[in-house]
Amino acid sequence: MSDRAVAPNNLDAFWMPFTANRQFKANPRMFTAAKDMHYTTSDGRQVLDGTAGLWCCNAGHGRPKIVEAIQKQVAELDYAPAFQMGHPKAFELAARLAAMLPKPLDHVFFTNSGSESVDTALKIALAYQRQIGQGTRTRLIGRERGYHGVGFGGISVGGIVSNRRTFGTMLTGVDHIRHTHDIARNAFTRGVPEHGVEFADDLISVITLHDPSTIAAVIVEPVAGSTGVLIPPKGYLKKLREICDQHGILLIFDEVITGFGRLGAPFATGYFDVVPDLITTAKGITSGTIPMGAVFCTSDIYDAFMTGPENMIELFHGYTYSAHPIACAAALGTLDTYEEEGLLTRAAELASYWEDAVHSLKDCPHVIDIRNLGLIGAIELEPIAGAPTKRAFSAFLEAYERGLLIRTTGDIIALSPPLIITKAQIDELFDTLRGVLNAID
Ligand code: PXG
Repeated sequence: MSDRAVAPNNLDAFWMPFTANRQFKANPRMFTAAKDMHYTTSDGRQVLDGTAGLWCCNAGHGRPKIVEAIQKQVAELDYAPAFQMGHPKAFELAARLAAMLPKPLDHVFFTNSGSESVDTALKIALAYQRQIGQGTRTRLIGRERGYHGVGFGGISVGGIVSNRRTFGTMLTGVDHIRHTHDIARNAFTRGVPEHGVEFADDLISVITLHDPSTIAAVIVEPVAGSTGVLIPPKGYLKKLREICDQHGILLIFDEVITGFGRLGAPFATGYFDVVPDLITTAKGITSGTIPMGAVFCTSDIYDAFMTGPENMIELFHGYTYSAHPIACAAALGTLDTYEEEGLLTRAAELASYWEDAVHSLKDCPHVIDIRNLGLIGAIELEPIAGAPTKRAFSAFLEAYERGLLIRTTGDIIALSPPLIITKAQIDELFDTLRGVLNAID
């Protein structure tokens, strides 16, 4: 059977997520296989993966240890009830993850996605405040342009207008601080921008407005990904931590993108040397192979719940598939692969080569800003007047035709390749992208 025969001939039934359905179905793009750094298309072409799928396949594709772990697990124990029952790999995985995090982050709650991790972390934060006698702390603070998935909690604290405006009033009692994107002062910065630590003072204003006694938690992405790669200004995250500490407010880092090696350290908390109270993760935990997420919390938080009668459930929260055996096996195979190949620190080794390569596009047509950190890059394009997003989407289509997968959001191109990328493949990626930018209108 040829690859071509795999392509279905009826595309109607599947309502595709975050996709222009009618445009796609008129001219579909299908992947039928993947190995290491490449996808294979239904017409048999190789496409270099510049985005690790959707920021998730950090170990690359079709990695033997992960494939084998999944195959073995499904035959051995396909499912075990998640409530009031356990299976060994869930505990093994939690202990291994806890050992990767700075103290006192040493407990793990399993979910199935980033969105579920976010809702879980917000719920734990609210329940914790009540548990310690701070039940008036019911407000949650997010940030403009934040992306925290698509659950009602996540879109409420999120700050991307198109993800919010059609979905009613969402959670009440949520407020936002300003985003930190400041092209006027920071354009073409290499790494962490110099200007903008004062954006953290917004938190003081919002806290003062509502009174600290009403605020449970603040959630931010250490590096905002989905909204087009916004790198935190120098000192900004430390300042948020200080303000939260002063006012008894929990700090949540959403590390769904930054977790598992994207910046060159296992987690952004270590990279920036700022320790939050809760961390949300997903994606790279299984290198994208099986849906899974995890929330990490401090021993203070966990211990606060371990107080009532021992026969009582301490937290009324969880999912049928929390710590699913196949996901746990996939995660353990993924952690083995990361460890054996040094992938969680590989981005640090490649960072300066990557930085030079991203910034080599500075003089290409339409480019108004370039940003980078670890193995993340963003190229912001001048929007076509009256047609926002069109230019970047043309770049996406042109890149795909030329054998390169990129992501675009608004008029920003985001890059986040698997951590196994070679220097030669970095060169190939940016040579292709240069050709793309020179070719599009
Ligand atoms: N938090 C953050 C910071 C994310 O980036 C989520 C939560 C939600 O995760 P789930 O697993 O529920 O999708 C995300 C997801 C993109 C892109 O191209 C980013 C995400 C998802 C899809 C595309 O920027 N991030």
